[in-house]
Amino acid sequence: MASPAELLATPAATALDLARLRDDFPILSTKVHGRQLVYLDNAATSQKPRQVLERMRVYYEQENSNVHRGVHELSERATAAFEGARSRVRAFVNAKEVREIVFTRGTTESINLVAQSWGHANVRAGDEIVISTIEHHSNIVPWQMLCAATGATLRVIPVNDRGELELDAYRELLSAKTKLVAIGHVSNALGTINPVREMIAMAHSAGALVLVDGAQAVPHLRVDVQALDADFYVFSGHKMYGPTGIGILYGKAALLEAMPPWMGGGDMISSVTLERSTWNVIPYKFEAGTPNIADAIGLAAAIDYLESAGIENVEAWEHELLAYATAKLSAVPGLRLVGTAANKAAVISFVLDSAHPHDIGTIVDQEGVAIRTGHHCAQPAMNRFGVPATARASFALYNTKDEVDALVRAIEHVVEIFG
Ligand code: C6P
Repeated sequence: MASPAELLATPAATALDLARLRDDFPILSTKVHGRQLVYLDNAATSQKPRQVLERMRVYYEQENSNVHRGVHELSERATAAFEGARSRVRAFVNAKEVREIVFTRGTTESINLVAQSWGHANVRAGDEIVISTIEHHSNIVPWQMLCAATGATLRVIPVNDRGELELDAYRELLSAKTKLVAIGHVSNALGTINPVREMIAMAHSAGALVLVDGAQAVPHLRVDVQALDADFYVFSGHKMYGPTGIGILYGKAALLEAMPPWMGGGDMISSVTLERSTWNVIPYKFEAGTPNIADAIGLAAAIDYLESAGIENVEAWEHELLAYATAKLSAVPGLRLVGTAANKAAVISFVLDSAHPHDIGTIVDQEGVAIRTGHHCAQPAMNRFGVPATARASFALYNTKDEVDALVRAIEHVVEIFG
């Protein structure tokens, strides 16, 4: 049987090859409302291949134990698999050292960890944090909370009508007051790929650190945290074919070492007396309590899967799907795309003159097509484009042009109903 890389490397991934690749994802053969499922809500969460499900089953059947605690064989197996998963993540994002990889529950927790720990230790009244108009709420609210607690100010990079960040305005925002820039690598609501490498260099010239929210980037693009020179880079496992409940905070070692712990408890200490405690080394200082062992191991299996497909192959195929979907949807009468950046990944957001996005979502669901409708936890982005919500289709490596056709047919049906 051909590997996922071979399947995807064939020109434009033929239907037959994709069908074989799709066999790795049992859920894709599910029927909904009596129709074949067409799953186009991958930005919310992707489906999981057998390889991930199988690895987690083996863990629970043969290795399950607590980590870093036991001297018995099972605990050693679990610890080896868990720490092996950390090494796998390190290689995946090309971090310099394995201790720069902190396991969290996901992107949201990773950002809150930085805001609470680094933020409270370093941000003072009069300082500024820079975000953009098109951030996910996870990359807005923790900074608002930090600013409210410290007296710092939140500054916002504007976005043009295509959904691209205005870099001249960004340059103007940066000053000696800027402590941190927190930006998404890829917008979940619009699909814009932001020029983060350039933006990081600009922030560093102004003396500011940069946190990159990579939740929507890691499933689609090759990410190299050293090449980007990101200070913090965060993402979730469940959007990249891994399980829910596991995510990553990458931080440069010197920054993590200087940061105080966030949560207290077991495993994050070096010693405890009733008077005082001292902290473990990084990354354990930030991993209080029993970690999410099985899901970390599942995430490593997901990385193996994605790497075996070849991220560059995935990127090329998803780009082709996006171009195909953009052309087809643009031809639907009364449909307006929201987010038309020159550089986009795997996400297509749109509104119809005649129907509210929630009606669109409900009707296409009846035809087996799963898309997301709403504000996508990006209300400021919706406000910027003057819409309360959009309908959003988002792609993964297993999607096909036939599925895009099914979406377009379902949308045409909505247009017929609403006139
Ligand atoms: N976006 C979407 O449908 P969590 O929930 O912690 O795994 O990820 C939060 C998050 C942070 N940043 C970006 C850019 C995201 O897209 C998300 C999750 C999902 O778009 C659920 S709202």
